[in-house]
Amino acid sequence: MSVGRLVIISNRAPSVDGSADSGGLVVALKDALSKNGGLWIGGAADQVEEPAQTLRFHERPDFDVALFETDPQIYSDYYLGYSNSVLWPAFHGRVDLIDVQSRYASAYREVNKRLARMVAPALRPDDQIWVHDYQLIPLASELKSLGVKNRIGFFLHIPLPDLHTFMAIPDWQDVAAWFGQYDLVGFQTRRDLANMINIFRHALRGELRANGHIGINGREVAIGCFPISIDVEGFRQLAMNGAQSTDPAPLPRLIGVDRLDYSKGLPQRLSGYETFLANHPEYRSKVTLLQIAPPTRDKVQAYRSIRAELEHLSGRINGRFGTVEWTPVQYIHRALPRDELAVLFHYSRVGLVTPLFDGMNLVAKEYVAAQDFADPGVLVLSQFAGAAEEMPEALIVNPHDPHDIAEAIRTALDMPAAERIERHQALYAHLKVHDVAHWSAAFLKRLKKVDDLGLDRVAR
Ligand code: GDG
Repeated sequence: MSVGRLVIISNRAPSVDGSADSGGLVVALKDALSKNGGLWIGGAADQVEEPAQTLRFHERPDFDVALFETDPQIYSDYYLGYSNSVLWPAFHGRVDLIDVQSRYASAYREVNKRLARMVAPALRPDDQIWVHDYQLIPLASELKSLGVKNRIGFFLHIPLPDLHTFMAIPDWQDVAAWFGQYDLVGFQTRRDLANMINIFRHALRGELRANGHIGINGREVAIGCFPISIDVEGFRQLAMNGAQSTDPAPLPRLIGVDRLDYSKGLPQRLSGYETFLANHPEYRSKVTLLQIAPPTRDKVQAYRSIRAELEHLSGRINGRFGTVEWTPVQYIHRALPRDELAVLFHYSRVGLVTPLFDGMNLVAKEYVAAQDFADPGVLVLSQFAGAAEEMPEALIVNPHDPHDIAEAIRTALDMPAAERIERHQALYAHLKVHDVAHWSAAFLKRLKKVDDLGLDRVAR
């Protein structure tokens, strides 16, 4: 079968004029999209009281963008509600934060149904469809119920929890069934893949076949592990160019860069740093921690709470250890330009990436890409970040244990240059090959293979 257009579908579309293309996913998919005249379908940036009933098409020189509009109330219940107050906490193991409201679940189904009705007429028979992330899990099911026969792949950017955590989602069998309607479901890690097999087995009597597919009700779903990455060369260039016109930090610096999200383990990181300063007084006035944590989803209560907690903790550490000349924690609750981040990574002795649970975590990879080969910094990485599967040469920590974080900080600061270089070389060598282009190519190759095999065509 010939390869038609690539059609990407995600909650947010890239800019219609290409002006804000620096983000990972657009860079990753640009080449694949422009090769066969691709189309990216995604939500418009703003919601409107009277949303259009069809997609709004915009031609870019590289690929087309089609926007779908949503009513503000429905969007809020779908996005802040079901997506980010049910699925996000559940998938990140925070079942205590799940906010069950029936209007959230119905808005989620409704938005996916409306989107499918707009997408179906825009498709051509040989298009390859690639749906992204937890906001759109039901989309294949909705498209297929409208008679769409195209192959549909799905990639989950966030972790998939174990069966028992997953079962805390009301109507969890429906969510499992939605996954089961894709032809290929891709995950960040082997951990997530194993959880999917178990969930399919329990919810849908899915059976693992010798070919690695799951048999569900007479059809087959391919599953695979595709760790996402970054534009390694591009990010490295940003760091190198910026470093030429910027001075190094005055004190050895530890850096953390995270959306202000409870999954990122920010309070635990600060506690680890506090323990480090308490246990190692010789480092006081000798290091700083720069934490950049731009706001996100701040209409959701759990996000307001984490902000208050972080402000309290950074104030406490500064009050406890700070002097007139030295501020132990610099905390910035704003987004910085990407090129500035790259230089900050470059000049930081330690990169702290300590999520409690994370699909991948691109900051870990950006930190490594931005280092000076001759004098690299050290990555301290949570065992619960998807990135830990691929980055064993980082100092791997348990983010729940402040002593473990504290000792890793000390080890990183004391590490001789030869060991820093050796660890960095290994991390960078892996990253250079496994960049974001490698990720998208691997997923699309697998989707094409599923297509060529023509699995379950009859069953449909
Ligand atoms: C989801 C999954 C998975 C952060 N602050 C600023 C800024 N950032 C950039 C980082 C990085 C990106 O945002 C964050 O990516 P992460 O991977 O760390 O995390 P999520 O946003 O939670 O992403 C995650 C990812 O999807 C991809 O599949 O890895 O596990 O949760 O690129 O540098 N960028 C700028 N200013 C900031 O202040 N410009």
